[in-house]
Amino acid sequence: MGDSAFGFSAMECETLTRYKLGATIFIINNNGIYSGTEALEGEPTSYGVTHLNPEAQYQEIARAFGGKGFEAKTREELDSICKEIFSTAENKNKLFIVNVRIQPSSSKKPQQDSWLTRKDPIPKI
Ligand SMILES: Cc1ncc(C[n+]2csc(CCOP(=O)(O)OP(=O)(O)O)c2C)c(N)n1
Ligand SMILES: [Mg+2]
Repeated sequence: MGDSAFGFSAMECETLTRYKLGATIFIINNNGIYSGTEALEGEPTSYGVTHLNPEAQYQEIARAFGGKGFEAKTREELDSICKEIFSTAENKNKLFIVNVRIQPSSSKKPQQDSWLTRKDPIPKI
């Protein structure tokens, strides 16, 4: 999920762990809503309204519920984190949060089905 989406739903980690529903949440973190910012500088009033804190350690929320959090800044780090999480069945019922930091200005690569990347408004039915 996106970093903003995680903001909407982070406390569901409590539900997940209460019911022992194993889950690994990958936060595709671009430091914002739709697109983000490299760093927050200046007065708070100068931040863009769609920017989110680039230093947020969202993965720490896993620890609050007995799970484990990871931060990935490179593809290699992400690979080794995935190996650690998915290489043992013992992790099946645990909570993991992986804070995957991506370029704040990155956008989706073109998808096979064009409606997944189109920018035009959704037609009225
Ligand atoms: C409950 C709810 N409120 C608002 C929206 C509108 N909305 C769609 S995407 C989005 C934010 C997306 O930000 P993020 O999750 O960080 O993903 P990003 O676009 O940055 O990859 C919002 C607010 C929504 N889909 N659902
Ligand atoms: Mg985002």
